[in-house]
Amino acid sequence: MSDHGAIRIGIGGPVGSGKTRLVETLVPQLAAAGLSVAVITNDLVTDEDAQRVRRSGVIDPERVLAVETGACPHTAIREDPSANLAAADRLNRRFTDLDVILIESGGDNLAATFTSDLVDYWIFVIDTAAGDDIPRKKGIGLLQADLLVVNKIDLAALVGADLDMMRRDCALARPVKPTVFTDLRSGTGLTELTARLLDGAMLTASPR
Ligand SMILES: Nc1nc2c(ncn2[C@@H]2O[C@H](COP(=O)(O)OP(=O)(O)O)[C@@H](O)[C@H]2O)c(=O)[nH]1
Ligand SMILES: [Mg+2]
Repeated sequence: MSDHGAIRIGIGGPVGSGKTRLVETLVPQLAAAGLSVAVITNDLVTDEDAQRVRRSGVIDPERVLAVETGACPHTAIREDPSANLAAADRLNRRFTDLDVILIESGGDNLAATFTSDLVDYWIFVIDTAAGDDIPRKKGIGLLQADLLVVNKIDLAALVGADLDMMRRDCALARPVKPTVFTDLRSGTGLTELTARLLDGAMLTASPR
């Protein structure tokens, strides 16, 4: 636990890259590591992602809160994170054993970043189907995120994405910070992803 309660982990990236899928996938992994988890979702004008996570069956629905961000999804994770901070406070008060809060951003462009006022660690999710030149173009999210997830590797061959080139370009864009290649539908890459996250965000597993 950090001095502001549960550790806050941001998940950002373009619409459709797999952020909600990542939340649904990570919750059981973190729980298996002995961690008490909650989720905050951000959507423009709905709470659709929150409802989906609540229905997923992987988490007590009361541990999932929705923030409606209005017009600009990145505002709520960067310029004015007050709605997300208030949601995190609510969760910390309500679940006093909380270790981790996953905060899914509303889907935004490749420049989206989280403010360190809101998150202790953040993950940026892109996918192979959105174009294999994205790592070469070096969006700010891709450069600065603590962990980069390149998702939907199962689709790479189908859309003609060159995975080897993506691996090389990610290594060039992120010489120090880690990148994990995943298929979050089947779970490929999940073990490495979880290990990187637990290690990087310093989430010491503590079986209850
Ligand atoms: N083929 C494939 N589809 C995926 C993968 N991860 C997520 N999806 C699908 O991609 C769509 C968008 O995922 P979602 O998590 O809603 O994206 P978000 O907008 O970033 O939250 C959904 O239909 C997912 O089932 C993956 O690794 N492979
Ligand atoms: Mg989503």
